[in-house]
Amino acid sequence: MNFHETIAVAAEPYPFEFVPATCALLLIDMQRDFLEPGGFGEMLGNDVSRLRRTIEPNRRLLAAWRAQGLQVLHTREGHRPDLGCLPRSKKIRGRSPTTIGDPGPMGRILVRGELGHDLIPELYPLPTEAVIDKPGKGAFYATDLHAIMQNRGIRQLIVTGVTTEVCVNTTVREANDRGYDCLVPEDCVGSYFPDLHVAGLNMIKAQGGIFGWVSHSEHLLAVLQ
Ligand code: C5J
Repeated sequence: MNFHETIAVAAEPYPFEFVPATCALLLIDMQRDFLEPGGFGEMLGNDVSRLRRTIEPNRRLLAAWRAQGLQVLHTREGHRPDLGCLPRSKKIRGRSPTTIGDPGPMGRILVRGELGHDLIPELYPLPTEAVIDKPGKGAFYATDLHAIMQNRGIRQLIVTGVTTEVCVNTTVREANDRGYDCLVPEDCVGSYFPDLHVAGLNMIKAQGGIFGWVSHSEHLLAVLQ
């Protein structure tokens, strides 16, 4: 694979063209509390297997991406231990008896430094891979992601992770507004809600790719050789 040559990947609504040297793999919120049995997501009654099916395709894609020496970024959704970056609206939303910052099954819920907030071991970052701690759903809001991308010459993103309709979708929209092209491999993103997963992908690729492109990890793996 030539780092600086444009490569076309099968995608919807039409092939996604990217230059490996300036394209990063961005894994969104593959955190224990969202994905692991016994975590906060499951405590709320969600079926974590719907998210866990994304682990293996992500693991394969990440390994292939790393093997080519390409850039990788990770995000974690969470808050400072003093909860200074947690808006009251987010704290009370859902009227759940247990909310962000409270003790949960894997430490304080969505608080930085707690076990549940950490990334799952299967996709753990290397020391050279930036981890972006984000207080919101979008990875650009109140983070240094944009500066990191500018400094590293990143112009395109392969966006994976959870959940399809929330943090993945919000991040793709934010990236699109900042002039970045995003490709979403559908098997590498997941939702607790199958219909919202499908809707989330449809929203990205509709209207000629209004927010980006949708593909499958197999198409990416085929060109990463
Ligand atoms: C993410 C959420 N990561 N659903 N968070 O999508 O609250």
